[in-house]
Amino acid sequence: MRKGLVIDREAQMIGVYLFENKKIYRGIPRKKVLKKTKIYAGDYVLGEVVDENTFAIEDIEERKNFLVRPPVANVDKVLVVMTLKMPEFDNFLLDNLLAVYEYLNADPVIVFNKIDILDESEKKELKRWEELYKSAGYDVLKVSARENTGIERLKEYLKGAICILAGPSGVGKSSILSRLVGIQLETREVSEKTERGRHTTTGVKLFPFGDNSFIGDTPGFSSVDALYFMDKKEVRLYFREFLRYKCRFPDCTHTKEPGCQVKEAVKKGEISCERYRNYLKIIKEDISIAKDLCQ
Ligand SMILES: Nc1nc2c(ncn2[C@@H]2O[C@H](COP(=O)(O)OP(=O)(O)OP(=O)(O)O)[C@@H](O)[C@H]2O)c(=O)[nH]1
Ligand SMILES: [Mg+2]
Ligand SMILES: [Zn+2]
Repeated sequence: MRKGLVIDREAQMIGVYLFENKKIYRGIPRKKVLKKTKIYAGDYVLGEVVDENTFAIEDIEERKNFLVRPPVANVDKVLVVMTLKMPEFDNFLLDNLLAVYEYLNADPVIVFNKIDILDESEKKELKRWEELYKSAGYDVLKVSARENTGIERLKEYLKGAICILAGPSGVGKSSILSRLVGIQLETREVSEKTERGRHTTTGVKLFPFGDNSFIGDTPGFSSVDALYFMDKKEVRLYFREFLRYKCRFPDCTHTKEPGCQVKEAVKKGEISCERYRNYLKIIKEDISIAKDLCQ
């Protein structure tokens, strides 16, 4: 059987990208497949080419992860796009997003866009945030979609991966996508009005680019609450740098317990106060706990 990737899922239309010839077919799932599961963008499918335009889907591979909003499977990397300004950098939103994508097992990486508009002191400030997140264990890339800087490196970095753009409105997600894919796309509306007049995400389109890489856009948002996805007690597992330390109690919440190595690390400057403070904010703990550790 041949292997393809569902890159477009809209109502009854299933777009399948076939790896061996990089052509896009209309996917028709066999009944037994439909019985097993729904089909989403990001699903790896096995089947046969029936004619020039049609691919019969015989089977779907098991998903390694699934993002609910937008519904897309097998995401290798989430590009969390941020800007230092326009819009103003919001590290609380970033830390929530990082925790959520860690939780969904979708490997978040940080992309700072609009570096073209920064003056010297702002560049220094960005450098500080870059170092902070790198030492927490995240890859950080800096780009300008407008001036096309850093895009080639980003393309290289995403080789062979299924990626999703995420981040607040106006940071340049769609602009980055256009640069990566190499054409000015009319990005399809990903939301549609329900009868109540609310917007809901119905699908996502993955665009092939480079060497079997795929990227999908998402609409922006202004806030995300990690506790919508996970329990308070779990948040500590999705702050990457915390996992380097072994506290006296294995279920230590890094708040008031004795023998907490995470707090010790904050005190020594190995874990940043900004990250630790946001952790406390996310779990709705008293942030004065951080006061004694950070001056
Ligand atoms: N100066 C500068 N402006 C940029 C850059 N990238 C995007 N912009 C501008 O920022 C604005 C928002 O860009 P979009 O790509 O629409 O942002 P988005 O993240 O897709 O926004 P939503 O779809 O609302 O979530 C547009 O006016 C872009 O022209 C950049 O690298 N530098
Ligand atoms: Mg957009
Ligand atoms: Zn602890």
